[in-house]
Amino acid sequence: MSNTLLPEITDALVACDAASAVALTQQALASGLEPLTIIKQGLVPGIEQVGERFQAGEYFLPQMVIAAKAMQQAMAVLEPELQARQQRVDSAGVVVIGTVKGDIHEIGKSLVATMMSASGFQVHDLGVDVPSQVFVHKVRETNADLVGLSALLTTTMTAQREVLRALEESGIRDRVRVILGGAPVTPEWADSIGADGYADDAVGAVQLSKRLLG
Ligand code: B12
Repeated sequence: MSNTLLPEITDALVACDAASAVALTQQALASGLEPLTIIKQGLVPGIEQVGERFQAGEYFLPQMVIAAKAMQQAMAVLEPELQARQQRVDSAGVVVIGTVKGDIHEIGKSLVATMMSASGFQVHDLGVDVPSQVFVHKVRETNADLVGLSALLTTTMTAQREVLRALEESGIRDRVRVILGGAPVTPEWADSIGADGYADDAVGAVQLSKRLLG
C-alpha cells in the first residue's frame, strides 16, 4: 500500500490537488514512511514536474501557485514530525536564513530552515524578498554564526553577491559563514563571489553548516 503512496503524492501535486496531497501525506506518515522520504520521493518530484510543465508551456502561473500552496500545506503536516524526530540538545549555532531581494520562492528555503532547526540550529527565518541590509541587521542583532541565502532565479543570484558585499561593508563578514543554495546556484558561483559554501538540498545544508561551524 505505502509503496504506491509516494507516486500518488507526486501525482496529486501535479494535478494541483491540495486536499489529496495533504490526505496522502497524512496516510504516508501513518503508514510509517519517514517525513524526509515523503518530501524527497513524493513532494519534491511533484513540484519539479510542475516546474517542467511550466517551462514547456503546458502549465501557467496559476497552476504553479496552486501546486506550491498544495506543497506548503503538505509540508505543514510534515514539519512537526521532522522536528519531533530530532532531539534538541545544545544549539549547534545561530543561523539567519532568507530568500534574497526580488525573489519570492519560499518552499526550498523553508525546507532548509526546518531541517536546520530540527538539527539543533537556532534559526531566524527572514522570509522572502529580503533586502541585503535586513540580513546585515539580523546578523548583528542575533550575533549569528551562519547566513543562508536562497535564490531560485538566475536574475536574483546577483543579490546573493550584494548580501556578501553588504556584510563586508558593515565590517562583519569575517564573523559569519555564508552559504548559498537554490536551483540555479552552483558551487562555482558560490566560490566566485566569496561565499563559504554551497549545498544542493536541505540535508546537504545541515551537513555543510555543521562542517563549517566545526
Ligand atoms: C513553485 C515555484 C514558484 C512559486 C513559488 C511559491 C512559493 N511560495 O515558494 C511561484 C508560482 C510564486 C513562482 C513564481 C515565479 N517563478 Co517559479 N518556480 C517554482 C518551481 C516550480 C518550484 C520551486 C520549488 O519550490 N522547488 C522545490 C524546492 C524544495 O526546491 P528548491 O527551491 O530548489 O530548494 C532546494 C534546494 O535548491 C536547496 N536550497 C534552496 N534554498 C537554499 C538555501 C540555502 C542556504 C541552501 C544551502 C540550500 C538551499 O535546498 C532546497 C531543499 O532541498 C520552480 C521549478 C523548479 N524545478 O525549481 C520554478 C522556477 C524557479 N520559477 C521560475 C520562474 C521564471 C518564476 C517567475 C519569474 C514566473 C513569472 N513569469 O512570473 C516567478 C518569479 C517570482 C519572483 N519574483 O520570485 C523559473 C526560474 C528560471 C530561472 N532559472 O531563472 C523556474 C526554474 C521554473 C522554470 N522551469 O521556468 N515560482
